[in-house]
Amino acid sequence: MSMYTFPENFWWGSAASGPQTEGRVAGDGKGDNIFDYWYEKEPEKFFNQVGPGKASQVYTKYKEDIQLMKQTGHNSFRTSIQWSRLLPNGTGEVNSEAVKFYRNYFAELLANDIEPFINLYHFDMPMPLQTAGGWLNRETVAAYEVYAKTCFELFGDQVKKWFTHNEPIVPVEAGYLYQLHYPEEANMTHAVQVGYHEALASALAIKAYHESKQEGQIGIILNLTPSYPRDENNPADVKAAKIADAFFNRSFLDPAVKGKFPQDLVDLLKEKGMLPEMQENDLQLIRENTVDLLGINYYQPRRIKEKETPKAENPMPEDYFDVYEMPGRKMNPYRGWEIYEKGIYDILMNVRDNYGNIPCFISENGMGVEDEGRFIQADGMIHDDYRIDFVSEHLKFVHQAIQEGANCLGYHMWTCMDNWSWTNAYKNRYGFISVNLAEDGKRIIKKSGYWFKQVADQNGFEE
Ligand code: BGP
Repeated sequence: MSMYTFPENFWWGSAASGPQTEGRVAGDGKGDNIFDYWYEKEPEKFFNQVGPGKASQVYTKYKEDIQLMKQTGHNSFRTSIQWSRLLPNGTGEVNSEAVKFYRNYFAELLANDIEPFINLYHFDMPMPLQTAGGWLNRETVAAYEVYAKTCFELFGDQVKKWFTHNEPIVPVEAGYLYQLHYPEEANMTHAVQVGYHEALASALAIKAYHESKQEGQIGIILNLTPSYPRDENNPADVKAAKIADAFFNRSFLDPAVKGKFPQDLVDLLKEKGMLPEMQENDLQLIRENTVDLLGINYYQPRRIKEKETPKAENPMPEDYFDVYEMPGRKMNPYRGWEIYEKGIYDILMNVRDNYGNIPCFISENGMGVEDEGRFIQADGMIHDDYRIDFVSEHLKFVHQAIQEGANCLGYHMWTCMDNWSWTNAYKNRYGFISVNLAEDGKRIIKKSGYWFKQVADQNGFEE
């Protein structure tokens, strides 16, 4: 038996987002975002045609939910403000119902000793801004800056940990490369511009927050997917993996933490004639406004081999590498993602060694499983032992990294209670707490939730 004990005041909790949990009710004043719009237009693109409208009804059930957070060991919890709720048009008038809701929600968390970690953007572009180009349009950057400042003013007394984006690479990949989210484009020039504007917006929000002199921290949440070459002794595989790393990890990690874009990525985009449109002081702004805190989402590694297949018609990052399906890899078959626990350690070592050991935490890690009703036992509870295994195996590597000097301050699982997962809707369930859609969203804590409470109470676990 070994004891895995974590540093004092370790952040135990989970993460969620506004668009995936809140839902909408009549009179709430929320405007449409791209998912509301897309669902209305093409409901068949969503699993079982379930849209974001209902989500898990946190808007009305948050008090009950916060009690459940307590029962599952949370001392902190991350969600996001929905831009389209606070500013229904993306710019202009503030929705007073939204202010009331978020203030009550955050107050209730604080009253229960759960620190709110609040993210500003989780894939949810307000529709009026998207119609004008979304992140492609420089005006969105300015609108985002105003939105961020509005949030700091309205909620800064309650919120001391802010995040500018969750996984800013996802709108780039899903919206503009691989046609997975609205507007479903496959246009690398657009993808680069979108990513650039997100990075710039982040720097502007960081600047505004620091200038506001509020006593808190501001960071970014990135999904870091360590890029492993098929064969470490094959220079072509190694080079391909490095390029994939530049596209999908360092593209945001470097500007966020080091204040500049990775040179290899810049060179490559220049060669392709795809550098984004920039304005004069942008790069200085990015250089001078880096994050205080880094959130790391980790689900899966990226395995890469040299390019062996023909290139696609349009330019794509995959012009430089192929995805390698490693024989014998351990898979989560429901989500189709590889499970590789050591990846979380490798990320933390990389941050320690190459990013100044900036304060960081695991801001998402988790396992989505389909049809969890199969695992209900006579006690009425889902016995999700696979989730306990998943989390504990990852936590062991987090523990090891901390022993070796990683500045990792917490672990948040994705997610607190089952929620709406974009086009997969409620297909795969991730929560510590189940949500029964057939019974008006009835919540029941899963076995993993009780397990996590013990871990949080003991600040570790024995195994
Ligand atoms: C992350 C997102 C979350 C969440 C999670 C699970 O990338 O930040 O919003 O959805 O992944 O993924 P999915 O919902 O696609 O199964």
